Parts: sequence; C-alpha cells; structure tokens
Amino acid sequence: MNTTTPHQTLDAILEIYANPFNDLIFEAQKVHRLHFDPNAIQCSTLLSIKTGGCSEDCGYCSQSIHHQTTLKAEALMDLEQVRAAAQEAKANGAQRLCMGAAWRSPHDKDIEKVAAMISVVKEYGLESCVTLGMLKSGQAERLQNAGLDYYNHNLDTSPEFYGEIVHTRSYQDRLDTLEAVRDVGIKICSGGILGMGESRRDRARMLQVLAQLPQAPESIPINALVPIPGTPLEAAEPIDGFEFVRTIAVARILFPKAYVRLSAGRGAMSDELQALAFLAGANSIFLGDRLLTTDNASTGHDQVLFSRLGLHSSEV
Ligand code: SAM
Ligand code: DTB
Ligand code: SF4
Repeated sequence: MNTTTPHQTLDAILEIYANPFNDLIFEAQKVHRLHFDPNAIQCSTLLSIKTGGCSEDCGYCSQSIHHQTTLKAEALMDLEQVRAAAQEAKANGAQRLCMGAAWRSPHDKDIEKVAAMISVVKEYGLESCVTLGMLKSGQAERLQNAGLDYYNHNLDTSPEFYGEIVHTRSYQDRLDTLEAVRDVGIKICSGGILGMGESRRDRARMLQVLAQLPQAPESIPINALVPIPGTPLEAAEPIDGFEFVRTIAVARILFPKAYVRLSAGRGAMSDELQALAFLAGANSIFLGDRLLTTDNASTGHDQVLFSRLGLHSSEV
C-alpha cells in the first residue's frame, strides 16, 4: 500500500480508506509499531469545569442553550473541586486531566481562574489539557505561562459539512484558534465526531485539513456521536463500526506519531470493537466513569478490558 506522502490529496486519502479491511489494519499496525509500544494506552480523564448554558448551537451538544436538553447548567468549579478530581484521576491511573468548559470563548477573568486550575493539576504530576472554546492569542499565551500542556479544539468534520452542524461560528474560527494555540507552543489535540450524518468524504476531508496544518496535532480524538435527546442529532444513524475503525486506521497512517484517541462513544461499543480500534492504531482513551456530561465506559470495565487484551497504561 502506498500510504505516506507528506501532503495527501483527498483522493489519496480516500484510496487508503478503500483498501481491503485486513490490508488497511495491517498497514496501520505496521506504522503504529514504528513509533509506539503497541500495548500501551495513554489515559486522560475528563472534568467538566463549567457545564451548560453555552451560546453556541453545535447540533451534537447537550450544553447548548439552543437545544431543549435535560442538562442542568453549573457555574465554574472552584479550585478544591478540581483538586479532588485531579486526586481521583491520578489514583485511577490517568496521566492527564482534561478540563472542559461550555464557553463560546472565555473572558480574560475566566482564563485567570483556569490558569490556577492548571497549577493544581500539575501539582499532582498530571499533564493538563483544557478545552474552552475560541481563544485570542494573549489568552493562549497566559495558558502557556500557567504550564498548559494541551489545548483541545476539534474541527469535528469537514469544512463542507460543518455548516450543517454548527451555525454560530465558522470553520475558519476553529482554524484561527488552533493557530493561536500553536503559535505559543501548546500541544494541540484536535479531531472530530463520526456519526453526524457525514459522508466518508467528509471524514477524509477533516483528516486532510488536520494533515495540512503547519504542524500536525499531537493528539487526534475520534469521537463516536453520543446522541443527546433534545438535540438536532438525537436520532442520527450511528456510525458503522467498521467505518469507525477504518477512520482510526487512516488517522494512524496519516499521523504516525500522533496519539489517536478512541474518544466519546466507547460506552456503546462492544469490547471487540474497541479491540479492533486499538489494533487499528488507537492508543489513547478517556478513563473515568464520566465524559463531560454523559457516562463513559466504566473504570472497572476498562481495567478488565486492559487485562483481557494485555494492554497497559502509558507512563507520563
Ligand atoms: N466548548 C468548547 C468547544 O466546543 O470547543 C469545549 C467543549 S466541547 C463539549 C468539546 C468537544 O466535545 C466538541 O468539539 C465535540 O467534538 C465533543 N462533543 C461534544 N458533544 C459530543 C457528543 N454528544 N458526542 C460526541 N462528542 C461530543
Ligand atoms: C473530545 O474530542 N471529546 C471529549 C473532549 N474532547 C473534550 C468530549 C466528549 C463529550 C461527549 C459528550 C458529553 O459527555 O457531553
Ligand atoms: Fe458550546 Fe462546545 Fe457544546 Fe458547542 S460543543 S455548544 S461550543 S460546549
């Protein structure tokens, strides 16, 4: 399989996708083994530090004020709550705490509070990640000074399909934030959601846009939509399992050195599907009973799964 040219055309990416499944997985596994311990999985834990009441209208999200969901909004957490969560994440074996806030974009005073949270997370020897919406460059710099390791900001889908899902900001807004974050040297976590009614072409395009960034993201989350009652995507057709695994494999091949994160949606996946995703090159998960506002696969179940597959969590 001819797979690795630095700037992939869309057709080249679609060709990788279209390989026989076994060939695709074999190639992804070969690439994976060149750069990673094939049995090590990076584990991050999510914490929603500010929940709900978001002014954006992302069609998948439980936290938007535009949708009638049952979610209760909560103000920004205090430092002691973050400390307790960091302690618990560490005890459960996570290497990183990812703090998410339901903001379109934070105010400068919010950034100061999040900077203090980052310091608390670092006290526990955890890596820090935040996802706060759109950032201005001064804000990115402040987070960098606070010791932030990763900023999560997903492209979510192709530029062509984006307008079907989100109407309150543009794809270019997403790219601008990624640029502001990259410019100050924070590592980037950026990927998307599968199962929103997008086509394979959209999935390939999203990966192409990520591959065309001046520097590839260090972490690429591939989420399966968690359907939220009351959102426009509540009844979306679930992503086919093989198509999900193919997308992981293509991401692994296009981004040999990135962590490819098997992200939201694991709670609805069989152990066998997750094992296939690991075989295709996924090497990072969210560990912990909750994602941001929905349930995750349980920590206990994950421990059993790791043991059945002979997987271990990576060191920081
Ligand atoms: N408000 C910030 C933003 O949108 O960038 C940060 C939080 S937002 C909840 C982070 C990401 O979670 C989204 O970009 C999306 O990829 C993912 N996400 C949100 N709701 C989801 C769902 N129902 N299923 C799967 N992924 C979801
Ligand atoms: C990402 O790509 N997935 C995470 C994290 N980045 C912030 C969020 C998943 C959210 C799933 C739905 C929820 O729990 O609200
Ligand atoms: Fe707000 Fe983020 Fe949810 Fe969009 S995904 S509605 S920006 S919290």
